[in-house]
This record gives sequence, structure tokens and C-alpha cells, in this order.
Amino acid sequence: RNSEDGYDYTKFNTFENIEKELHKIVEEYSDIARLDVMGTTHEGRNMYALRVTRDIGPEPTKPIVLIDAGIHAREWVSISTIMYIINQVVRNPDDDSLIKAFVDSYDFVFMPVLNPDGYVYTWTTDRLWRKNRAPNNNSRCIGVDLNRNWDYKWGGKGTSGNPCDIDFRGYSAFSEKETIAVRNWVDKQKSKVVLYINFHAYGQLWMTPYGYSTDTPSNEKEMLAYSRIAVNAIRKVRGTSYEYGPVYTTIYPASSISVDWVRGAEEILIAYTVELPDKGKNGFITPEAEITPIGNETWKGIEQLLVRLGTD
Ligand code: ING
Ligand code: ZN
Repeated sequence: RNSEDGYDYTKFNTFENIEKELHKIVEEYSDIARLDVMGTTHEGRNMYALRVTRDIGPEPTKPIVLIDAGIHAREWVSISTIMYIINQVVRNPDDDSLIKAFVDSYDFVFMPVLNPDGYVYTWTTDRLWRKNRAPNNNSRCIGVDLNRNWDYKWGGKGTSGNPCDIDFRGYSAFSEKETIAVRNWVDKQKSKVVLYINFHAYGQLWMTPYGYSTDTPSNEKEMLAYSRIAVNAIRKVRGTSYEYGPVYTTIYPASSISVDWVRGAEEILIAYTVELPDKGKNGFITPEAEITPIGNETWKGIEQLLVRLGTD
């Protein structure tokens, strides 16, 4: 697509058009939306955090709902889905009663593209690229798996020490500018974050920590109860069926992942990593006709989770 066309919610969009849309949103809704740059990438792109809030000062004041996407470059539907949700939340806080109640109670923080360099590379060169685009010492292979670089059980099961592998964890925890940027933001705000969701594709899985072992968080029961609410609400929309459970047993062992760090190190109590549709038919190459239906059903799931979170 021509990047002069601007953002299209029914299509996948270039990083450039995503940036333009984020800037347009905060211009148009300057009373409730603000855009912060958390850091930059190896290639110099911005890492954005978009906050939707009734309290527009520099720091969040209410309990925070934190959602991110695009940590893996090729998982385009994660980005279209977070953009769908941003669009719903920012454009409807006065006429949709649920959204109004949410925006009255929470600060929403969206990090829509955690791996901008990788995402651009999937547009220009290799549609199935996953890692970031930082060079590795003593290797010709490029990139670190940003979802293996977090400092909780770093280097454990389901990670690789080989820079040529797609699950290369980096030479140390938080070796990458992208994970550092998010870490710094979360370190500062963690006491206020009440819900964390990390979007991936694909598999239709609503997963809880942990991925590093069969260890379970003290409040696993509660987390699974909210998972059930979300997946039931999703199923009601058009029958999309999700499984839920811990990463380790639901998908496979994976260590130093963002959700493990968020729950294990930062002690944010309710944290998920979600594999959006499908179950393999199209895999990473989501048809554009699915962008809106997936956005819609996923938001319905999160809506019901938030309703329940608010009453507990
Ligand atoms: N799969 C995930 C991966 O990072 C996953 C599976 C998701 C593991 C979340 C741990 C946490 O390997 C994809 N599709 O990225
Ligand atoms: Zn992923």
C-alpha cells in the first residue's frame, strides 16, 4: 500500500502510517490521549506508548491497563488488533457506556509496536521475520528474540544461545534497546498496573505465566477465572474458540518471556500472553478480511474481563 494513503483500519499498515495515526489520534483527542516515546530502536525508530486517560498529566494516576503488541515482527494481526482496540477506546468514551466506565476508572496504556525495526523488515524484505534487527557480536546472524530477552529465569528452557536461531535470547537479559525501553517504563509504573496483556499470533490461546517451568503464580486460580471470562466472551461473538492455561503446558516451555517477567519480577498480578487467531490455516498471513472480526471479538473478551475485574 501507498504510505501516502494514511492509516486504514481494515488493512495492515506500514510502520510509517501507524506512527501517523498515533499522532493524529493524540491531536484529535488531545483531552484524553497522549503519546510518549519510551525509547528508540537499533535503527533509530521510536518506541511508542499511547495513553488514554481522563487525567492527561505526564504520569498515569489511575490503575493502569497495559496492552502491547508487535514484539514479534511477523505477527501482524497483533498490531491490527491493538489498533482496533485503541480506536474503540479513544473514539467512544462518551457514548459507549462500558468504555466510558473503563476510561473513568483506568488509564489505558497501549504499546502498539514493540519491534518496529523487525516490523519494517517484514514489509521490505522478509514477511516471516520474527526477531529485532540488531547485529550480534561474533556472528553474521541478525536479531534477538525480544520475547526471550526479559530478566526472569533468563536463559532457561525454550531459549537459544545461538544468534542464528529464531529464539535467540541475546547475550544477556535486557541486552536490547526495545526491551530496555519497556522495562524502564514498567519499572516506574508497576505499582499501578492492574492488568497486562501481551498480544501474539497465532494459536487462539489465552495464556497465563509461567513459561519457564510448571511453577504457578500464587493467584493462578484468579488469573484462570478471568481467562475463562475472556474466552467465553470471545466465543459468543462468532464462535472463535480459545484454549487457556499456563504457557508452559498450553503451548511449550519458553523462558525470559515478557509475561513471566511482568508477573514474576514486577509482581503485576494479572498478566496474560494471548495468541490471536487463527489455528494455522493462514498462520501469520492473516487475511485482511479478518482484521475487523478479530479486533472486535478480542475487544469483547477484554471488555468482559474488565467488567469482572471491576467488580472483584
Ligand atoms: N509463539 C510464542 C513464542 O514466543 C509464546 C509462544 C507466546 C511463548 C507467549 C511464550 C509466551 O514462541 C509465537 N507465535 O510467538
Ligand atoms: Zn509471538
